[in-house]
Amino acid sequence: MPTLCKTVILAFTMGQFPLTLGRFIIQKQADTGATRELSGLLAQIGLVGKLIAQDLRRAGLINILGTTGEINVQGETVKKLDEIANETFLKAFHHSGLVCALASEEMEKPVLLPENWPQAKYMLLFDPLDGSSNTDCNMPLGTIFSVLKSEHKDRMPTEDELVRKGTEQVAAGYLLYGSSTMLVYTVGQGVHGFTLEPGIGEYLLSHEQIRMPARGKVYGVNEGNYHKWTTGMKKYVDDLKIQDKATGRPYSVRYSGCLVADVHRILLGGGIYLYPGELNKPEGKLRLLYEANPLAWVVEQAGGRASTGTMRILDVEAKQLHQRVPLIIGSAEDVRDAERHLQGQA
Ligand code: AFP
Repeated sequence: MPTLCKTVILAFTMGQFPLTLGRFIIQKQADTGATRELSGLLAQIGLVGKLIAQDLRRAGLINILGTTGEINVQGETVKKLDEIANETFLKAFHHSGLVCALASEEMEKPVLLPENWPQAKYMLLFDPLDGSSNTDCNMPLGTIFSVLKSEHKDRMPTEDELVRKGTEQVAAGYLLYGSSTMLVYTVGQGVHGFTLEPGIGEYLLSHEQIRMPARGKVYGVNEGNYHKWTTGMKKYVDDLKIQDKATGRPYSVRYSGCLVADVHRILLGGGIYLYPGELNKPEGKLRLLYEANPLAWVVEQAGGRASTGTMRILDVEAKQLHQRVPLIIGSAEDVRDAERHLQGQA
């Protein structure tokens, strides 16, 4: 019997009820001022995670691997699982009464949901399936989400009102589809992780109040892009390989092709992930509103740091929905070292 099932049974026999996501959110609701709608929204994201995890577990058996033949707004080939994950979000939130707008990496324009308004004042931005290059080879994948609150009580939000600074998020987090399915989120009162117990279909609290080490021993970056990097970036990564007892170098490379998996690793164990601007693409690859901002808030809430290399991610003025941004994220001391190199000060 899986260990987690034993944990659940042990909890019951010890007279404790296992702390489910729903129960934890309600308990924390009082502390954080999170509303019932926000609690319901997070629980619905948990349901989406279960449905996506189920699709991923069976993908090789029901012909949903491979591509759709389409190109998305990002100019990227769409995997069948990208589309399925996106559809799962739409079905879960249409007529849910939970959100009045949805914006996705997979959709050029947001979807406004007047049927949910005015009851629903929240707006959900998401990358439904992060790490798409991993879909066909059974490697880790993720979902990233960011929640904003509509400023207007007297009307539906406009599309522009989804384009906001990261400091305006009211909730953020990710789902990680790895050896287990996890949901990690923050509403500004720390970062908490839940592991899906498939035997009972509930997310159980497994990582309460996650805190990042100030410095790690791993770095995640696509070194295949080395020739495209600035001098400062090249020097930073070169220095990571040089013996240095004070900083525990050389670091080890840990790069999975899935931002969520790489950030989760460094959230728990310390280290740094970098997707920097390049000489001919200074804006980098990752998207600000539904990748960098939510992960930056989670990491900051755990004591880490998230930067473009020159400024705090959460302070970046968003200008358009699918805006890209360089992302340097992880342990505070590691990110500061990288910033010094990227700013030509090291
Ligand atoms: P995809 O979802 O298009 O595979 O992109 C994944 C991602 O946004 C992030 O999860 C990875 O860390 C990064 O891109 C991988 O990009 P490279 O393949 O250029 O290294």
